[in-house]
Amino acid sequence: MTDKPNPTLADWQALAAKEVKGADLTWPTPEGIDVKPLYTANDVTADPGLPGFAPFTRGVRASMYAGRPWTIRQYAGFSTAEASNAFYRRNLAAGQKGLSVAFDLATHRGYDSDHPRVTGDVGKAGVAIDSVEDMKILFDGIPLDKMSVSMTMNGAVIPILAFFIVAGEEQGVDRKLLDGTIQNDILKEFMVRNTYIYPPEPSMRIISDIFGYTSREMPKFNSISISGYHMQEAGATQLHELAFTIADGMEYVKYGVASGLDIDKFAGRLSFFFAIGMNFFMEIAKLRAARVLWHRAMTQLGAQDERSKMLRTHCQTSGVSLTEQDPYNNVMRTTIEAMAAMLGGTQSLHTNALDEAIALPTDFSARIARNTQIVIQEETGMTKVVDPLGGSYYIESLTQSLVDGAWALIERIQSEGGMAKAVAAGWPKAMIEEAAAGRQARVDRGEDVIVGVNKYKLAEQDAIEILDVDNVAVRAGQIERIARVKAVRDEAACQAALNALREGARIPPRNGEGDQPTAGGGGVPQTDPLVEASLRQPSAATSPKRGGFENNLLALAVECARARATLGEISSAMEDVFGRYGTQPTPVSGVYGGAYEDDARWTRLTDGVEATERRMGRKPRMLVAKMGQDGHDRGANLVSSMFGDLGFEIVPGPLFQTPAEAAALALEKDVDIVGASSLAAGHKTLIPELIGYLREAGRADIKVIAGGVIPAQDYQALRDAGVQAIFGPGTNLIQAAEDVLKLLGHNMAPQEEAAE
Ligand code: MLC
Ligand code: 5AD
Repeated sequence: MTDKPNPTLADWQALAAKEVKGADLTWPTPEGIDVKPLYTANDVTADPGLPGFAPFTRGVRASMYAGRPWTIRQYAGFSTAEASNAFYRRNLAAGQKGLSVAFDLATHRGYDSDHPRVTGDVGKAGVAIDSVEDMKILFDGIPLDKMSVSMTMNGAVIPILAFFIVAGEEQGVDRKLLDGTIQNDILKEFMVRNTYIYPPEPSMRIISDIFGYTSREMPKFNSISISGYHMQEAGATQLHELAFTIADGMEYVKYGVASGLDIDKFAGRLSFFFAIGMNFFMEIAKLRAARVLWHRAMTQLGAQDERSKMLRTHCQTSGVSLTEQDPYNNVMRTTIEAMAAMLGGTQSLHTNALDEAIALPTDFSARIARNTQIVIQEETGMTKVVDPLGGSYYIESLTQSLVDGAWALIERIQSEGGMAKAVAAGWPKAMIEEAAAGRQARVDRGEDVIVGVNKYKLAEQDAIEILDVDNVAVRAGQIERIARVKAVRDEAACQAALNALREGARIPPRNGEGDQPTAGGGGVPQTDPLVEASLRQPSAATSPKRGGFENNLLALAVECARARATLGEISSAMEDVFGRYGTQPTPVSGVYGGAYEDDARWTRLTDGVEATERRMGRKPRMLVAKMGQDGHDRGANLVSSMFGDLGFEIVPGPLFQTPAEAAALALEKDVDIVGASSLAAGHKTLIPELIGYLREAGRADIKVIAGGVIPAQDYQALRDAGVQAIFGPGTNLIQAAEDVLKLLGHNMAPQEEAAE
């Protein structure tokens, strides 16, 4: 056969169709984009322009990594401030470039380590910080004017930022020189991450107050990290992650402006944070699309300064894409994701450790994770060319599809009154949960392949060494330090500072430099009238003024931090006025079951549930319990919706219960089984306590099962405590349901019979 001169697209189609015997090669992605097997110049509608110039499709810097690589910024924290400080120093010495602090869940939720609600959480998922004394130890020997520090804090953001400012001060660093980022992104907490403390309206005020303070006092500090990461982790498609994150950003800008701030005075210090999962090209396109969308959104909102419209972002490789099974595969997954982040043009990156699905990183796994980035930066030459994929037909076309799809969703959100309203209405969260249930069903059915989990499984797997934190010891040490801090402080000065903060919370702030009045309820454009009224309650106190700020919560909290008030005290001073927020989980229904229509294993299970129901005279009842301050509810929601679809009566337990509260709920609802979902390492403390309460009440017959991030090393201790089944990461829910039915005394029919 001779070379065909000038083949056309039709020629290619004919040839390809012959090769695959007419099969349809289109790939319908979860984003709703039909990816074709070939892209050509016909698919590219616009020139992406040049890097460093609006709308920044090809990157925010002209020289990008050729001039300076992205920041290797590994998220870490565990146990005490001393232990985390030592870990940071070792990592910096080995090539890490920026710090990123992970706090424990007690700290996130505004509780001191001595609070009775946090017995299982202290030092577990991050470092325990109770006062400025802990913060000073955390950064001991780390100059805060030279090292940029990210702090992932949203709930207790006011005391944490105040401790950081005062720790800098006491290191001799002017706050004008503090460099770093605070996450401060509450909307996604209400949607997916759940470490909120206060109701939505005062939470939004807190954010405006931080914008107001940092834009004047901390010009190098990024006042927010608007995060899509957690949405993807909760199951969102990349399109949803993109649209909801940009819409969140627009909402914060609107609140900032409504509180009296000039948009160009604070918008240049807003930053972003995205997850990078396994759909390589989609992730690259997502980061490019995000920059285009933010530029468009900020132009629409009236920003003039180019820096206000420039989307700078951190990325983290995806935690949910990693597996407990055959965990060394995680190194490859993370490498692929890291390459997508850099090809998409991130400013800063965290690469996950290979033991991610089981525990926090050890020195060994942290080294491999860090070196993944160092190898890309220093061995491959990939950084030498700016946006090397620019002009790729496929990448440019995908970028445009994501821009168009996300903008349509953003316009819907805007037309319905903005993201705060959408979050309150609940539909973004429902969309994410539906996508999560759909994905789980595809994995359980083997349609989406995960190597080592649903294909190419190992017959047997060696346990790997993991980090285990002794939370009982950490808590005892923290309680002692809190007592010392309280013993030596000037109590009257401390209480006066706390009172001033409490009073400041009652009165709307003035964040502008001029005298313009602010919107009621703390700079809120569209408010819930009830909350607005509560915030406007007249106060006997005169407006506290601190450092030129009127009623700015951060300015007031800095005074509290200097006076050695603890994190719990600062949080509860505001809680006295704002209240503490709680929500009831609402699992989706029908998605998981819908994916299994006409499936023999599903029918066998529903038959089993019906037989159990006949035997018991009512539907089998299961409490899905979330104990401790662990707000990761993806697993709990999935289990609730799947067992609900099977015909169980589900009692979806509220977040943040104590073991006593969960036991009381189990007794009140007279459940047959409690499924305790744990993703934040509190299981060894909380689940045995729960079983203790059930036994005390004479209900040892209620079966307790555990699921989530539970290392194999802990299985025996849990079994000894009375746990009847344990489901680790990557569990096939169909298999789990069979096991649960057996526990309830139903003998499953052999599979062949049921399958006919
Ligand atoms: C950069 N610079 C350049 C340059 N590249 N100058 C010239 N030429 C180039 N090519 C300059 C920048 O202008 C800047 O200075 C300085 O170098 C630093 O660069 P940067 O790009 O701003 O990087 P960085 O400081 O690392 O900031 C990145 C960021 C920031 C803007 C995205 O917000 C950040 O670090 N975020 C991290 C967030 C994070 O780690 N989150 C963890 C979440 S974990 P200047 O003067 O302009 O500032 C989590 C998990 C959980 O959330 O618990 O759920
Ligand atoms: N140290 C290191 N990584 C952590 N992660 C969460 N907590 C820590 C910690 N203390 C990572 C995991 C998780 C993501 C939210 O952040 O990758 O998926």
